[in-house]
Amino acid sequence: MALGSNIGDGEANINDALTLLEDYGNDISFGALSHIYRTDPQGDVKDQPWFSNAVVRLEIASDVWAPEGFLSTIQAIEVKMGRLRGMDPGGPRIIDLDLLLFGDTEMDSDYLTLPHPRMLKRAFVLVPLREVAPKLVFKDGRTIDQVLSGLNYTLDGLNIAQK
Ligand code: PH2
Ligand code: MG
Ligand code: MG
Repeated sequence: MALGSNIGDGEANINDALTLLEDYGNDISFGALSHIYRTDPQGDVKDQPWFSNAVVRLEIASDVWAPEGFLSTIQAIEVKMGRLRGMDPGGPRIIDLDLLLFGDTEMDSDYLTLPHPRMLKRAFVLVPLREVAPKLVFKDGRTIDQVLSGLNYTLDGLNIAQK
């Protein structure tokens, strides 16, 4: 799962979201958490504050959670933290929780597309993802490093900027 925030204290918001998810109990256990990076805004809305971005690896009981059910849980956390769903297309948000991958699940519904359709284009996703899943190989056979080598970005400490 990817986490992002660019309103208020992004690092605190990311940690609050993780705490709220922890409260969901035993069916979700936490694996590796990446560093929290500072990243320049990507997408259509460039005139907005830099983001804090991280990726966390979760172990989820698959007999309890389907991807859509888990998505509605993380959307409930977004709302609980003050996110106004639909009011911020591409713009500033207090918290954004995105499902990147759910095991090997591939799906494309109105509600959810897996793997996340834009993840291969975004260094702010791939750099933290590499920390928590260094051996990941995408369906096209490429490693994270191979995908990243095709992107025009700079990684300076924990700052990521992308052309
Ligand atoms: N999220 C967006 C749009 N642009 N840019 C960065 N750097 N980080 C984000 O999390 C991000 C973004 C919409 O979800
Ligand atoms: Mg989102
Ligand atoms: Mg997003």
